[in-house]
Amino acid sequence: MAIERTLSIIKPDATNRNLTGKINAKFEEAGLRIIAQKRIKLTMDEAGKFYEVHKERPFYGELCEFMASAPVVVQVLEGESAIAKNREVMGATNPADAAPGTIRKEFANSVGENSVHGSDAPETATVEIAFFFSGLELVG
Ligand code: RTP
Ligand code: MG
Repeated sequence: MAIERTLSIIKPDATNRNLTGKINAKFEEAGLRIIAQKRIKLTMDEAGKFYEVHKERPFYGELCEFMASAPVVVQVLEGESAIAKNREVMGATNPADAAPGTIRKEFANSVGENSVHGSDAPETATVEIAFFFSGLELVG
């Protein structure tokens, strides 16, 4: 087991409903430390770049519009197996399939407006953290 870092985003549906604190509490209760955090409003261009891997998927346009529709909170979470642990706390992509107690089960509106993003592997975590943060901003 190793200490990892992962990129998390609290999405517009959650910032709109003032859920940042409740979601952060879930991370902290699971032993994840928030070692960097900022609230930003993505442009369509930035959202498009961040989600470039999904470019060919039918929901890409809708996803980018949603991510640029209101502020998001981008953050770096650190902890033991942080990437997998974060995805466990987030729950399944579709809230209808998410386990009880997970963020998406408790807060998500739908498969699209599902409250949080989390990196899915060490390689994507490195790229996604660098997309939003400089090394100086990560205070472990
Ligand atoms: P994320 O990347 O946001 O952490 O979510 P994920 O790994 O659980 O899901 P992924 O397959 O990577 O999809 C990225 C995001 O696209 C939206 N989505 N919409 N309408 C749809 O069928 C659909 N499918 C995915 C969701 O916001 C999902 O989190
Ligand atoms: Mg994903």
